[in-house]
Amino acid sequence: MKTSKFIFLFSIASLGLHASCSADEAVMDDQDAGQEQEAGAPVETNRPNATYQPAFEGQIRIGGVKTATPIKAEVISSGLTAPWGITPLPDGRLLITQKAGQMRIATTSGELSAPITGLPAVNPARQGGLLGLCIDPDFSSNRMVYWVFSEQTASGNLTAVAKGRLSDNETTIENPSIIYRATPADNSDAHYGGRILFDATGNLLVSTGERAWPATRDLAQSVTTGLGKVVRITTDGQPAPGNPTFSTAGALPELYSIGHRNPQGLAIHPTTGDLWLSEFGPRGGDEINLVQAGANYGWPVITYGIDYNGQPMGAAIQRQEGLEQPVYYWDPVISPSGITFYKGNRIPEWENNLFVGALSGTHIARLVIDSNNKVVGEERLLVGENQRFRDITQGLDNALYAITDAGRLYKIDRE
Ligand SMILES: [Ca+2]
Repeated sequence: MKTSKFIFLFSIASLGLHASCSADEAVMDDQDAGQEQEAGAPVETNRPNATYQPAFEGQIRIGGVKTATPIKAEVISSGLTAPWGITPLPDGRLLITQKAGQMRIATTSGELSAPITGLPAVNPARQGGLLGLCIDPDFSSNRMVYWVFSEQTASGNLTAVAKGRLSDNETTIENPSIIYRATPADNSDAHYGGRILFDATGNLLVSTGERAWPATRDLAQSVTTGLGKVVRITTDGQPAPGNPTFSTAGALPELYSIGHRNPQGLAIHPTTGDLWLSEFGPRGGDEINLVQAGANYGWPVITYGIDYNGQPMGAAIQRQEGLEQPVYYWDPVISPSGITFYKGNRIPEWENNLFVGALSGTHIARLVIDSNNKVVGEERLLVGENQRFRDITQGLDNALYAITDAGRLYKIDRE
């Protein structure tokens, strides 16, 4: 039986220009709401940690926007245990990872399966565990699942990728095998990255972290290591054909982009097909990046924000030739984890918007992105729920589904 359920509205009609609209009018007008919206004051009002100038206008604290369509957010389950990744199955149910090392299946009304076992052991200490997941494009015939986890090895912990078949009775993962390891291992139990998705060519994109220590941090810039990267691999874990070439001797052929800190969000833009990524930055430097093959996203050479010990990061520079700027950044941080684009027909004003689960921010950020790949509006959803939003995905019913560290599964849809 489902756990207790509650429903609330987080937006009835937008403020400002829409102040006179009734909810009914907002529903009738929602086809045009995206074009009509004008950004107001930024949603962030707290003092930044650093006074750096952004590289371009609108890179931080863009104007706030409000969803005009009446929205309903429901807690459809509170029975998950530290969920980390969520993805829809072909029948519309949702496959979810739990940090301690199991998967669960949830129906869209919130009924949960028993934990699915049989996965290789994870090291769930601190930021590690069973992390992101995706299913095979041919799941309906092969039932293959791919996931990221923190593996404890003799030389330390590392970010690993595995695959296996979901058994017909949905109780276990059959024939699991570890297909990729981001090396070197390290004793750190932080900054694993951990998202995975299929690209349009049928290969896997995986985000890895730089393991957090000053000693490993610099390896985000090293093309001979798998730390602080996006890697692109086949379903057998081999470097995917067509990967970019990094000219340094010994460069790993699986690398797709470099210079990331702790990227916990990956999503493909519904119309452009571009890869977007969220990453945790230092204090005042959380980023959204548009990832180009072969590009360097700068960490730790350039960054906004300061070190968590209060000192400047490195040479305290924010831009350098050859290093990419984030599309958007937050200071103070919101701790952006899983991300997804909305491409459904239920809430037309959300079309192609990016939704970002925020941990320390305890909200879902909605970013309106224009055709030049610039953020032109920001909204905070589910503020006041006091939940750390770990991942978000779009269901086959075109609702959004989000999971929180406290074990909640939210369904977010129009009223
Ligand atoms: Ca960066």
